[in-house]
Amino acid sequence: MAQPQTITLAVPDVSCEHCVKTVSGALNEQPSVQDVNVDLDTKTVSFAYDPQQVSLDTLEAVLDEAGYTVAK
Ligand SMILES: [Cu+2]
Repeated sequence: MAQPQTITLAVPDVSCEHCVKTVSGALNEQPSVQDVNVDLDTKTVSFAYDPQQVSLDTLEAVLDEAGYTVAK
């Protein structure tokens, strides 16, 4: 596996443990994604992924579909 990228995204709509589970679950279903961590205080999600297996655009779309649009 190539060098994993670690990234932190702002997801302002996370507000409770249910959101944490939804976001984590959606990301964990994607290829190569690991170490998902949702921070309710800062409303961010950080994780590692392999850009050769899944693009960041795809991961942002997954979050969007789950109801948590990534803030730019
Ligand atoms: Cu919630």
